[in-house]
Formats: sequence, structure tokens, C-alpha cells
Amino acid sequence: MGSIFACCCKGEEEEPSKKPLIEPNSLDLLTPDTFEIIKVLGRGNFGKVCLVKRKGMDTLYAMKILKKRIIEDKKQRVHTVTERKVLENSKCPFIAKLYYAFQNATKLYMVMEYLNGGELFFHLSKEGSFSEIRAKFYIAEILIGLNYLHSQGVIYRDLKPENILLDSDGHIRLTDFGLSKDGLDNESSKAYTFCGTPEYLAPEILRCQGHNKAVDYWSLGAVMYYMLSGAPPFYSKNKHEIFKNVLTKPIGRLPNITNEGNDLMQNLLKIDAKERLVSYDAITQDPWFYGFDWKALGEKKVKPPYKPKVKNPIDTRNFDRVFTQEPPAESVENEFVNPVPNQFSGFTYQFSAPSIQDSESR
Ligand code: ISQ
Repeated sequence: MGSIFACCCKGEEEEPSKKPLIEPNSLDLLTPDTFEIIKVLGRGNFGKVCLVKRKGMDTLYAMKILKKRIIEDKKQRVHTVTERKVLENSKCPFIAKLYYAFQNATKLYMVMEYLNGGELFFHLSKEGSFSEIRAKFYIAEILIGLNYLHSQGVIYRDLKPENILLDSDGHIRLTDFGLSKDGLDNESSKAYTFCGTPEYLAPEILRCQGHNKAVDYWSLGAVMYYMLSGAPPFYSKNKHEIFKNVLTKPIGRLPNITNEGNDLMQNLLKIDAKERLVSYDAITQDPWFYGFDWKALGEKKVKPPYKPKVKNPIDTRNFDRVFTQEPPAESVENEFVNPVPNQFSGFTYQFSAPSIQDSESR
């Protein structure tokens, strides 16, 4: 096995408000062997997410395992470190918590809270569509998550139902910031590179025109449309057709949805970003949200419209059986056949400890 990066605590004092789930131990060496893989929860472009248990303890986590070789191939290194930083620093209740990040010669590991409610997409595809009341609750919590990211200078860029998870009570948690772009702290900053799935992507991204946080409001509109109609707004079997639809086809109004709901979707899905509704404050005051208690919502005091069903802590019924039935084993990456010489500097992390800079020489 290749070099394992140690997670060590810098500084002795621990902030009481940041009590970790596992007491940090300055001698802790986190390796994949620290965790027992129980089930596969999902797969993405760069790797997979597994339900894991720390050996000798009862605590469950979701561990995202990314292959360095593939991240290298797809030039996603910066994005992966960004994801780690976004999750590490998050003070927002609607963003998934990261407890540890470590790496070996061939893979990156992110140990996150296990969100047993599953993907919003899973529930949406089972139920067809959501009522306006239910969609409103989810859109509102997502909006708070987005606004938090924007306040940190981060554009999400990959908001889609697969990246929206439910916790055990049915609250929203955003994950997968692999494509987020950080360091954008003024309104005029624009990011010029992107790769991702087209269904929820704003027209300015597809046109490679450079983009800003307005793209996330577009995706919010697309997710809202999906929740209320049961299908993404620009869907086609043909990827080129999706591109064409996004760039040229204004969405129609949905039958059986209030005027206020339709108006908000139309305003979020404006092809011209300059005409789009891209203000957090304006959306919170939008007529669709009339009478909504934003303060209570931000404090997680609004009861979710649906509580995910689970029988026991390791119940994975809210995840696709295609994945959970896979044998729970780690693939072996041959570090000698496909060596990845570069370390992912700035990736290693332990919750509650001050951010640790990876040492290149270790
Ligand atoms: C947490 N719990 C379940 C699944 C997850 C997928 C991605 C990121 C975090 C997760």
C-alpha cells in the first residue's frame, strides 16, 4: 500500500462547540482499513460512496472514495480539493458535514455524515412528483444552502436532484461540490471552465460564456420544475437536443400548479442571465413563499413534509438497490501500473482540528 497521510491535530485547545463525533487523537493514522465497508450507496463519474462503520465503534459514515487517476485524467484535482474545503468549512445546516479526508497513493477518501434519507431523486422517481407544499419546503432549504455557498464565494454549478440528500428527519443536505468553483468573491468574477451533466445547466455555461452565481438560480428553477412536474424541464433522450432546448426553448407553464409557482420557475429559468431572478432576498419575498417563516426554516424548526422511513441504522432502503446489492469491497488500484505521482495538497482533513496542510515530503 502507498503512503498514508496522517491526520494530526494542530493546536491543543478544542472549541467546545465543535465537539467531534470521534475524539480526535493526534496519533490517529486514518487509512481505508480504519473503516469497514458495509454497503455501496452510489456511484459517480469519479468513484463511489459507501456506507462504512469505524472499526471497533458504532458510528456510521458515508465514505466517498475517488480514484486519483480518474480525477487526474479529468483535470478535476482543484475541484476535489475545493469540495473538501467547502464541506470542511460549512456552517450551514443544509450542507453535508465532512468528518475526515485522507488519501493514499491511488485514492482520496472523504468521510461524511451518513444521510440515510437518500437522494431526493430517489424519492422523486418513486413518487412521480411532489406537491407544491412539499417542493416549497425543499426549494427553501436548498436556497438557504445555495446562499450560504455564495456568501463563501462558491458557485455550486452542479445542483441536481442526485446531489440533494435527505437526513433522517427529512431535511435537505447538499453534497458533491466536486464541480464547485471557489475564490469567486465579487459579483463580476466569472468562471470559464466547466464539465457536468446538461439537464440542469444554465445556457451561459453551455455557451462557455463565463458564468457567475446566476447559474445556481437557473439550476434551482430546473430542480423546482422537476419536483413539480416529475421531469426535468429540457429533457430529451438526445443530449444535443437537451443542449438545444436549454439554449432556445422557454419553458411552458405547468398545469395544476399555482400562478405564483409557475411565475417563480419562469423567472428562475430565464435564458438571459441578466433577466433572471438571482437575488436570495427577492426569492425569499417572492409571492410563492408568501407567509413562509424563513427564520424558523433556517434554524431547522420547520417540520419536514416527509420523514424518510428506515428500520435500523444500517437500513439502506432509501438508496438504489442497483448499488446496495453490489458486493461491499474496495477495488484495487495498482499504484505501480498507473502511478499518480502528485499528492493532492490541501486535501487531508480531520473534523474539529484546524485545517491541516498536507506535507509534500511525507
Ligand atoms: C451521505 N450519506 C449518504 C450518501 C451520500 C452521498 C454523497 C455524499 C454524502 C452522502
